[in-house]
Amino acid sequence: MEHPSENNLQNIIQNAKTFNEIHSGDISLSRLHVSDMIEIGLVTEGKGIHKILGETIECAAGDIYIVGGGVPHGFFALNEKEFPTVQLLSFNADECLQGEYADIGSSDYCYGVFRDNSLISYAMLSSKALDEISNILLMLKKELTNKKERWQTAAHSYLILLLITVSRYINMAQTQTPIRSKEWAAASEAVRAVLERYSDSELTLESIASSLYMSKSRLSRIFQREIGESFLDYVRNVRINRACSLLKNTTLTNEEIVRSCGLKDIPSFYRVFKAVVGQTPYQYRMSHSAFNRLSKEEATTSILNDICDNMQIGKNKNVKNLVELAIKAGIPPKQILNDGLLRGMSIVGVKFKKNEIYVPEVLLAARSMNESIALLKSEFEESFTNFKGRVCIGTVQGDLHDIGKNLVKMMMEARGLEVIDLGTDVSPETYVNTAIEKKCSVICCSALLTTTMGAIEEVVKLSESAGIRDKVKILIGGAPVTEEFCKKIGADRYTPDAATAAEAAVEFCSMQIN
Ligand code: B1M
Repeated sequence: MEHPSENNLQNIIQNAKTFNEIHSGDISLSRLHVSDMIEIGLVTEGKGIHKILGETIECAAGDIYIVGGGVPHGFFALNEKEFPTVQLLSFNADECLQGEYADIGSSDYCYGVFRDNSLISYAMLSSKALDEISNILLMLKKELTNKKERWQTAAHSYLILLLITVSRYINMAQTQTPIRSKEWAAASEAVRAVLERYSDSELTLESIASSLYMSKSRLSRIFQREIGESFLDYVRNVRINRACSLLKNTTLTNEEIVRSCGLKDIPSFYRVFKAVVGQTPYQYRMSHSAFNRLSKEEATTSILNDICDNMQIGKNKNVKNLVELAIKAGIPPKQILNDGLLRGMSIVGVKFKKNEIYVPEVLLAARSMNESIALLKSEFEESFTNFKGRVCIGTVQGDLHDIGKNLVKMMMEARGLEVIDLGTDVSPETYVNTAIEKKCSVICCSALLTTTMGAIEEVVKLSESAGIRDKVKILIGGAPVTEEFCKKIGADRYTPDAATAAEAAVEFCSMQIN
């Protein structure tokens, strides 16, 4: 087996850029997510779980792992008390290997966990390097016997690199700080600026470049070469890394996290987070141990916030999953509706008004709302006793908004009423004819536009001319509708929300039955 040449070793050392201590979690999100990086880690203390490529294995002090860049993995706490502490070293494999040992960036990756006294060997390498290398190589051979050949070659190379790099790195750290080039200094300065100012969403490469008296394009090139990834990717990863830790350790809302991490807005946060981490912020929070330690109240807030956020970005599937989860978690349906769904929809309304979002986005939110209402329906039904009575409901002529109407319908059905749904854009004739034919006790009119409120008055007038006004009650509502308006047009009752509307309908029906 070939060993890396002395020249390559110099490169390895020069490229060993990060050597820091991490506690449980964020390795997969560090800036090592670059295909030409190799990441080497040593579990120095404690024990925990190492999740890698779908596998979950226990890890403990003394384990060494090596992965090619871009291999998703991370460390997690075993329980509340036990966290693995991992020392991490990364370097640019492409430069070190110069193509001799493995096709970096190909689908090949390398992964090894080495038990025994590796930690000791790590500490003592500078004096006993050769002995330890051969010991570990023997162990590695055992590990590799059942793996495919290319994997073995790459793994061997990486392991050798690990041992030599670590030993050189330690030697180097013990003797002197290496002299770095001006470029390295500039790149380090940019890294420092990012770490200090990532929460500022206005942070730009341009501003850092000008503080270093260099052009933006030059700093961009230097950054890419020295740090191994683009400035933008680096900033993004720092922010997402921070967001992970906030999701894990706090109950901040996504909006607060977006703000404190300098991210643009919720939709881009979700997009970028999913792309980098492979999970939604919610899934990440849920799957992380810290979330499980949240109190019931904190978990409730977190789920409801996520419902609200996902409503705003039209993630219908997420909203439904979250609503189902909220139901399972025992959150009262009323709270799911008010603090999750309706809160989200009202933010959608504000953004729509300000032209920050447009009809397609609103329609997506509307779909989430309607489908979630359907999920909640059975939950509401359980809370009330059955009562019989028949009503018809619709959104008035010229008006296509149906969410409020659907909510009212759901609440009424939950109270045991039979509800004939006439849909949207309902003409006065349809209301009145239905009331006559189906013997409805109540006509329910919903209107969401100021311009369609007048259509309610038409229903009242037509019911009078059709001779059913004394037999049927007219119940009205919708955002622009008011008590005053109700009185003015001679309807029977205005209610501001769906639950009160259902109560009123029950009351009217019982009056008719009695
Ligand atoms: Co429209 N829209 N919309 N919209 N839309 C509003 C209503 C608006 C306030 C947005 C805004 O500018 N901020 C504005 C109306 C302004 C006004 O007239 N005062 C508006 C406009 C202008 C329009 C269009 C004209 C936009 C355009 O095309 N340029 C257009 C009109 C289309 C039409 O109807 N002909 C339009 C279109 C749409 C979409 C199709 C994109 C979509 C509707 C999808 C759907 O419903 N399937 C939509 C949506 C979703 C909204 C907002 C964002 C949300 C409405 C909603 O569902 N809210 C809304 C802004 C907002 O309200 N924040 C807006 C949640 C729902 C649960 O509340 O319906 O008020 P709501 O129901 C409440 C209560 O009012 C009450 O109970 C519910 C709470 O428990 N309630 C009743 C309702 N009906 C009741 C009946 C009762 C009793 C209580 O007794 C019978």
